[in-house]
Amino acid sequence: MICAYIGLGANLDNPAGQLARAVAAITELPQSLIQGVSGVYQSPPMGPQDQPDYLNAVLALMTELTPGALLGALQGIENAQGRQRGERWGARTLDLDILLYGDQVVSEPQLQIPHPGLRERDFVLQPLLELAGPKLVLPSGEELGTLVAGRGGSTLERTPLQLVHHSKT
Ligand code: ROI
Repeated sequence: MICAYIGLGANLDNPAGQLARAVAAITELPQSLIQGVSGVYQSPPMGPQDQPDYLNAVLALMTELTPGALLGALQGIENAQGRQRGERWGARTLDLDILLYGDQVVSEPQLQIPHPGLRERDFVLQPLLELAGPKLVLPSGEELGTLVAGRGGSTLERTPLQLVHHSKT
């Protein structure tokens, strides 16, 4: 079993509902158990500004799926929730990113772990910090708390929303 951290983002078609459905779908993944889900954060879009604000969250998943199998499963969920691949960095109903997969490093054309945007995206770092705590060690050997402390204050707003996850029966 490996602990993977997955980033969730949405800014179209009822983003809060998209995130809730995604958590429900991830609950159904084989050989996997959700360990925890962060709060939901709202932030202005990074990239083109002519799109709505995003809601973001991070979840921790204990899984026996390989990184490639997990990626395929997450893309299946994105597609099931109407993800249209259009403009780079355009609006989306649902984005699911593998942020970390244990302490493994993956560098393939279709899959890079840690996620290449991890270090500069407050909308990822903030919920990850909430969920995993400052002592989480990245594959680089750095602690998450050190990385976050090295950045300026963040403008991220934590919403009152809470994504519930139910244990599998
Ligand atoms: N901006 C924010 N705030 N949150 C995201 O999840 C997000 N995802 C993206 C791009 C378009 C880069 N911008 C984002 O993929």
